[in-house]
Amino acid sequence: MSSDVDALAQPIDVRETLAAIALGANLGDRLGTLRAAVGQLCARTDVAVIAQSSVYDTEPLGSADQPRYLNAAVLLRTSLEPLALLRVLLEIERALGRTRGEDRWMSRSIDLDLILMSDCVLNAEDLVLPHPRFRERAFVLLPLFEIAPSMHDPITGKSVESLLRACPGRSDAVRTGPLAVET
Ligand code: A4P
Ligand code: MG
Repeated sequence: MSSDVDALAQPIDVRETLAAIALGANLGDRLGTLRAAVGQLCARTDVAVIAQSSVYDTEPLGSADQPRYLNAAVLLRTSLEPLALLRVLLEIERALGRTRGEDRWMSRSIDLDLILMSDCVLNAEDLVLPHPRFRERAFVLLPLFEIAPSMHDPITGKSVESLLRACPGRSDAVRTGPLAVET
């Protein structure tokens, strides 16, 4: 009986969705910046960080003459709409010193990409969901596999695990340790 009352006192927000975020950095204090980004997400009341992957040191994709990346992934529960969540990610990138140049492949202090948001499929000018290039990227799929192996790509119907199995380049990534700060 008392548990029913507790449940009424703390209603579940049925609009909340799961979102998978990929983090990347290849300039400056890479690990410190990835952790600062997670800290900023954790500080928000409209987002709950429910899982954090390990950190992987990865070969840069796209241009050989740039430093190696650290990549990781986090899983969020949020009541934000997809575009509002993207704005939060861009705001955190800016706060952490990300500047945008003309070259898409240029080095960056922090990149936060929205990979999957439940079953949402979107082709808006500012946001494409699922992220259009995540299926070919071991640096996204490896960390995501750790925290959400059965999350589904709503376009292909495949799980993160099966996308990772089919993805080349897995062996180039070196696991360096946890993203979450150990207490
Ligand atoms: N945008 C549209 N859809 C999304 C989405 N699902 N998530 C728009 C995030 N943003 C999305 O993003 C440009 C615009 O894309 C945003 O303003 C948003 O409106 P951006 O972050 O400025 O551009 P970007 O990150 O340089 O482009 P993009 O396409 O995300 O770059 P990539 O393709 O992610 O490549 N190698 C390794 N090893 N590890 C990496 O992390 N990253 C890149 C960046 C290259 N090589 C890498 C890595
Ligand atoms: Mg990006």
